[in-house]
Amino acid sequence: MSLSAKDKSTVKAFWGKVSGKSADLGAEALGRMLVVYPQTKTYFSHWSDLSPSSPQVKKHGATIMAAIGDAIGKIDNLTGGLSSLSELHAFKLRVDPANFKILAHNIILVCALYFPQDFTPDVHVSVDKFLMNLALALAEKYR
Ligand code: HNI
Repeated sequence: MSLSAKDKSTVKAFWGKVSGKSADLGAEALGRMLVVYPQTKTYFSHWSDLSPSSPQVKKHGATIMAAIGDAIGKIDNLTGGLSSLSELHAFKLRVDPANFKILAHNIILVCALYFPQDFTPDVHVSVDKFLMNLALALAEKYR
């Protein structure tokens, strides 16, 4: 499902509101993913602490959200823009791409938790479509 011009502008406007909190959102989303979907913990077994309050979880949550912010800047060409990140996850990290959707679900959840007023159903639709396109772009190098 490709992103319409309206989806793109909606995602950009919402991100403009939340980007100041993006490190907190990322930490909460990653922390929840590791608790609620414990199969995702296997990829982070080299970390000393996988609990939501872990400094490693907080730091990596911020990294992921920064990468998502960066991807919004490449929203017209996600496949090209994310190709090196896709390569990293496919060949080096060997992350099952099903996990991209699991993380996306957690990101949606924290958007609603932290920004209940701004995260209207319309925004929800566009952010969901964006994250599904991002997951698809990240999965590109797997085949
Ligand atoms: Ni992901 C590292 C972005 C989903 C497992 N990941 C990164 C880095 C970025 C990144 C950026 C740092 C790259 C570098 O060091 O050059 N990851 C993203 C994005 C998504 C995503 C944008 C989806 C929205 N990654 C996932 C998922 C998993 C995952 C779903 C596993 C469940 N990523 C990793 C692992 C690392 C990683 C593991 C290395 C972490 C480390 O510190 O060792």
